[in-house]
Amino acid sequence: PHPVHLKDYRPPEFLIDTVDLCFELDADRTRVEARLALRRNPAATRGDGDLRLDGEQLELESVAIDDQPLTPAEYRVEPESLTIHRVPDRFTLTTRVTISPSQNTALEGLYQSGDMLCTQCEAEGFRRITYFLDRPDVMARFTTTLIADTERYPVLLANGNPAEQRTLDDGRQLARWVDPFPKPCYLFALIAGDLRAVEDRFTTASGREVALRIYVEPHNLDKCDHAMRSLKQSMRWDEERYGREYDLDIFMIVAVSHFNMGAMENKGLNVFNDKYVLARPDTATDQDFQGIEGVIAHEYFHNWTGNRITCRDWFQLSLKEGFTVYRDQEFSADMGSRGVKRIADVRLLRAHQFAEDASPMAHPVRPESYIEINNFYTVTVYEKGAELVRMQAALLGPERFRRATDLYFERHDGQAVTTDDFVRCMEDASGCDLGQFRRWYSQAGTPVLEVEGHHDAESATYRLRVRQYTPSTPGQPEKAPLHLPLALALLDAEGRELALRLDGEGGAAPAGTRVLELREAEQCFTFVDVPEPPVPSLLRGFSAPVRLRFDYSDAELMFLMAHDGDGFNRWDAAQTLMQRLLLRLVEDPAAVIPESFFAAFAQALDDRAGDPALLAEVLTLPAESYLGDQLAVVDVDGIHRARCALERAIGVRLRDRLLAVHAAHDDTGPYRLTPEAIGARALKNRALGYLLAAGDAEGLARCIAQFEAARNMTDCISALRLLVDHGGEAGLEALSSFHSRWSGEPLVLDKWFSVQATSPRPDTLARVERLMRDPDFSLRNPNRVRSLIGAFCNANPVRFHAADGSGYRFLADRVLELDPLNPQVAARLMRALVRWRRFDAARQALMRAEIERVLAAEALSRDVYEVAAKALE
Ligand code: B3K
Ligand code: ZN
Repeated sequence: PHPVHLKDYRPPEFLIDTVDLCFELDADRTRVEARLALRRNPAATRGDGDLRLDGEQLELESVAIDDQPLTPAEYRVEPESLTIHRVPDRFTLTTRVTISPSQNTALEGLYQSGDMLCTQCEAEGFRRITYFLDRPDVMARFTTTLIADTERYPVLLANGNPAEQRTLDDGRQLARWVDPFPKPCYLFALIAGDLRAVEDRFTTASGREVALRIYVEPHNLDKCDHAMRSLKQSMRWDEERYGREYDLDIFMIVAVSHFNMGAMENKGLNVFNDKYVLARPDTATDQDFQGIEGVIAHEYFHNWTGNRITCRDWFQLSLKEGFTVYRDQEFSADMGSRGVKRIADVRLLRAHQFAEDASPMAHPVRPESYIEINNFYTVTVYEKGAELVRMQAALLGPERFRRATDLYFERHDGQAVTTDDFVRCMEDASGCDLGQFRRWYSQAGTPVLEVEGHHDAESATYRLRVRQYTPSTPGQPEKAPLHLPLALALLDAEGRELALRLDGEGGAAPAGTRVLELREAEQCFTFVDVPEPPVPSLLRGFSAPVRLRFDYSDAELMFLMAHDGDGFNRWDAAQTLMQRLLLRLVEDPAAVIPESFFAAFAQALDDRAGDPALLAEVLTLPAESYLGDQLAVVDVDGIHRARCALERAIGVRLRDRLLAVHAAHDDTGPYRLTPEAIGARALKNRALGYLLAAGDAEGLARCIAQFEAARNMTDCISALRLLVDHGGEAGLEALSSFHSRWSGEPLVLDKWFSVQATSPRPDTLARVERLMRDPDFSLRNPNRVRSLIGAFCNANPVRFHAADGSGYRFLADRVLELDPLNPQVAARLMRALVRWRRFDAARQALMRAEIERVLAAEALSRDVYEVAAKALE
């Protein structure tokens, strides 16, 4: 397989103004007729006169130019293209092909999910539907006609506004949809099925009426309220925060149960993994509800950041993804608890993006090359990309940032543009120079910020020395300094924020947070009028995606944990403290846990005035994989042992307080989805977790009672998980009663699989292997694959990294089994092996051997090949 390079980008030789598609839908044989109005692109250099269209797995029936059929000599069909020789400057091309949705296990293009037909075209799936210029900078106006059996497919949907619907004489019906907005083909979608809709309406700020519909299978109609509420809130928020209104007469969401990722922002017809639509308090956890809110918002926001303004090429993916993630993060922060949302986002960034940046798959937010673009829908492009937008918003300030986004929407509406065009809008609207900032898009790796503080009593000054460097990444040995905002405060002994005046500055110095701009490899800042040594609160709100190093004492961390006015930094101080303690325990299992640690934990638990959600976050130990990242060589067993020991010690030492917290937050009233209620549930279940880790009998009794009485899935699944891990017989009983209660709800059953796959119990792999043979398991459903295999390989480090290599062998076997069916999902799984160099020599050898075994397989997909080959580079 050959890589595609950003530097080879050329404008398309042809443009397509309109597309007329006609589908005769059938699960086994669908016929597709495409009429494309093509013309030469005046902005492109003239090629050889041939037209080359993308197309894969299509059975070509006929080709015509301006309705004149072509003879086979006039074109050439290859496995991935159709070339038509010497075409005119402007013409209509008509092709007829047939495709087979029921044979499509890759779930790209047109495929069957249950009894319905649906599509997924991003990034390059449209070429599996018809011959086309399958690239995002070719934007066309689409008309879609769907013809299908009325009984089997009563609902026929496509992008845009409905234009026609009628019954044909042969038991079939026809529906026509017209999308007035030019779009790239990756935003094309169609749906056919026996679906029901939940309906609502939205009136835009300028008074336009929009029909809203969420389509699901009939038995799921009672699980759509939250998704609909989230949609309306998103629409309002985008008007208020960005001045963006919806633009069609109808907005539709369809929930499908076979889906490779989360959801897809097709114009006017978002197609969703049903996991991000369906929720009822008894079937979905708080996290599921929040996930739905965030993904609904994300896909809706794409209408402006992605669809109206799209990407010039796939290297620019973060143009739409980074910005849209930033927008959905801010939306969720406004809907719920801002502080808790930031913690969750940073936790994800640190756990996954920092890890990716330190792996053989490290790449810049704007990658330079790829073999398979589907491998680049990564935490770097999405989450780090969002951090880059967040930093620009911070550097500009809210008013100028809004002016800059207004300019972006005005200047580029209807265009396919680059991340550089986005940054230019930030500059043009604000006057800021972001020349150096642009490096963030092209330079991979996580910068390290080393900060030292020095207080001088005599001159009453405090000097901060800040050094930055970025470790090298594959293909980028040398790194240059970055421009970034460092938000900080200095705290006095009572925790008050000092007025911050830099040496040489006049005027009144306000107390509170100040944002310093870093640009150099090393910079010094001297604050004056600082009579006593302060405690610095650095990188407040995580103002830049960097690893911060400052030599705090344990006492200073406890001080910050108790007093920092920045909620994020209070949490972060607690994390640093726990991380230190855990790493000490890894090194020396006999190390004593200092009294002061329990005291700080106790104090936090006693703080009845505090926000329970934030407290639950503070009381959550760093994950095993994240702890592993902090070590030169990951000590799988040592980390697991240390973490269990600390959990147990907390459960024993703080037993009474934990029981009290569990009781105090045990809300038996109706389910509410407020930040307070979510926080209370999180805290209560955290407390229960420590008690069970300590083998507490009262804790176990409460856990069983909670499992039996729970009327919401958050409490139910928390208890189930704890019973499975610590409850022995009670765990087995709980699993079986959970299974019989929920066997008809696939999304709940996914949780039943996951809970077992992520258990640290020594027999977990054997159980996972048994579950693979369960009649409910299927390799053809990505949600099921992720809930069993994905969960085991990515969320159960101690069992996946078993010293005998059984976990690695299991994974490689699954990748090889899945690759011929669904390369995208197989390649995702494969990533669990790429960081093999981080482990001890024995595990390295075992992991490497499995990667080699995968690479040696015949007919490997581009997707899996790229991940495996890069892992060994
Ligand atoms: N844009 C889609 C992701 C498509 C992934 C293709 N492999 C969903 C999203 O980011 O909103
Ligand atoms: Zn997106």
